[in-house]
Amino acid sequence: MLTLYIGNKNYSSWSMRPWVLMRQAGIAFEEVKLRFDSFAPDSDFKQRLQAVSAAGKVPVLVDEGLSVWDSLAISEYLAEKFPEKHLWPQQVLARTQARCMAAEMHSSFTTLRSLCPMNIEAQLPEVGARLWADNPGLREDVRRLETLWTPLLTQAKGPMLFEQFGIVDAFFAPVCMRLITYALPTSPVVQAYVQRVRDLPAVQEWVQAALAEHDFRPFEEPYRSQP
Ligand SMILES: N[C@@H](CCC(=O)N[C@@H](CS)C(=O)NCC(=O)O)C(=O)O
Repeated sequence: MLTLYIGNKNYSSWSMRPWVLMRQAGIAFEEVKLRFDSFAPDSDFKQRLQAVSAAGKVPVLVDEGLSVWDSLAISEYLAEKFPEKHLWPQQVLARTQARCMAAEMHSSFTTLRSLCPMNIEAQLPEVGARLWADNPGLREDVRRLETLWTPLLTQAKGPMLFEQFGIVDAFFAPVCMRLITYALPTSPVVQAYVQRVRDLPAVQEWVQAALAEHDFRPFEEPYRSQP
């Protein structure tokens, strides 16, 4: 049985990716949730992770003693282990494009990620409007998302970026949550995609669990002093 170590569902954008990927693709797994804490070396979070990953970060996927400790590597491992699930597009050009997009999501969008941390239960449209007005880098990151997504969405023969759900949609799911929480302005085509991602059964399940956590972690909350 696969075991996925994750963090708080309200906050852990990296954890959300493989969890949504596996759940939406129908890959069975057990979940181990590690509550976010100080992340100090002697913290409960780090101590419990130590047994499976020296990197000390979530997500970690454990399969028969093998630890995979990065969300992109986890996705690649799953794509190899479950080829019948077609987690990447089947056609080579589309697959390469999807890989580029997932890699870009993994390594870039730093302004969007740092200014607008994932916080599923929060509704922060005023914060989003202020950040949007004050930060050209944020506007540039969202413009880049639009540039990546729009041609695919306007030509799409299915609801997701490469027609059917796959790794690339799972990778962008936390960004969709950020666009919703901070009400960042996007085109109608992009808004419709964000809503389709939000409506995926696996995303709905993750969001319901995030809303049920009621676990306010002040260090993850640059914009709120209470829930
Ligand atoms: N590149 C990693 C990043 C993972 C990551 O930064 N996870 C955060 C939680 S969302 C974490 O575990 N932070 C603990 C720490 O910084 O000590 C991945 O994609 O899995």
